Amino acid sequence: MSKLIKLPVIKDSRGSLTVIEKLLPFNIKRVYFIYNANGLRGGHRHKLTRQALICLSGSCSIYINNGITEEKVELKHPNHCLLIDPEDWHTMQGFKNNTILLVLASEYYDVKDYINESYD
Ligand code: T46
Repeated sequence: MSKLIKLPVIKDSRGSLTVIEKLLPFNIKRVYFIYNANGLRGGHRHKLTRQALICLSGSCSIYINNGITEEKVELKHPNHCLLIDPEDWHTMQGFKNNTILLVLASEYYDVKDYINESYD
């Protein structure tokens, strides 16, 4: 099931720095980010891919359903990181202006890794 973790923030008079190091339960093979988004995105689960979602600016709402439990997570702090397992059906919506959603993925892009059928 998905898990929200808080990333360490190093603050000083110059601003804030957040680091991701030895925290993710996978090695990163791919990085992508979503911006200028509106409406609904996602709507699938994966066979293998594990992902970490971070809203670098703005905010958005992530719906997760692993076939047993469902939850909705608001991502609105750049030090909040949502870990998504392959079996987690997910959609993203409610993108505020200037939202940048960063995604770190455990696998290279492969359309065959997508499962487009929901649990319902
Ligand atoms: C996910 C959520 C969070 C690529 O060519 N390479 C890539 O690495 C990705 C992610 C996408 N694409 C292509 C495939 C489509 O032609 O970019 C286009 C848009 O992708 P998609 O419709 O899958 O975008 P989202 O926002 O619905 O889903 C994406 C990821 O695909 C998905 O794995 O978990 O973001």
